[in-house]
Amino acid sequence: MQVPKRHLPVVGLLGLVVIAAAGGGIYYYEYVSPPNTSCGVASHRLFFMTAIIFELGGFQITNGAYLNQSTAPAFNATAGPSLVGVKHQNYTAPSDHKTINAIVGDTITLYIYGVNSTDPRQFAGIAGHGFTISPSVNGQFGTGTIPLGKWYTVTFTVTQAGTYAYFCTIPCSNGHGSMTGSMVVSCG
Ligand SMILES: [Cu+2]
Repeated sequence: MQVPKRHLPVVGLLGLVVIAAAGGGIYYYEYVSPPNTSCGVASHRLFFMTAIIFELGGFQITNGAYLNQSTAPAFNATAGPSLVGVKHQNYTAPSDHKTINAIVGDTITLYIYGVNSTDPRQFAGIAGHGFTISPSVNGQFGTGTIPLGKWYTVTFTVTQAGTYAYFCTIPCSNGHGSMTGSMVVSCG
């Protein structure tokens, strides 16, 4: 029969000290290196929108989602974006259905459907609705055309906090000048 070895209680005490130090270190690490707590972590946001003459609503955000994968959803101008099999998480669109909210570092993809209205207030023969953002988002894009009855998409990354305006650039009705919305980028 073997006699169990005995050691001084100091070994056990040392063990407790080591555990306490490790735990303290973890606590300290978390305390001094939090993720960007107040603002969250930058993400890829998708916004689904429609564009129609101002008299019928102008720009409207119908839905928003976080894209939880690196590949962009399939897209074509006729069918629009397809979220089938795409990892994403819907979130509630802003209550004014106009404001694109984001934080610095976000990638933003807009999907905008150009409604071809039969309302006679829509000017005849227009190519579609125009789209631009001012001030420019670091020159990542200029002006696009949202074709009537089709989808337009643009993707950019916001690096500067502030309030931007987006607006139509093609005279489309008497209310054309009011066909605007804003993008608010916070946490810069
Ligand atoms: Cu317009």
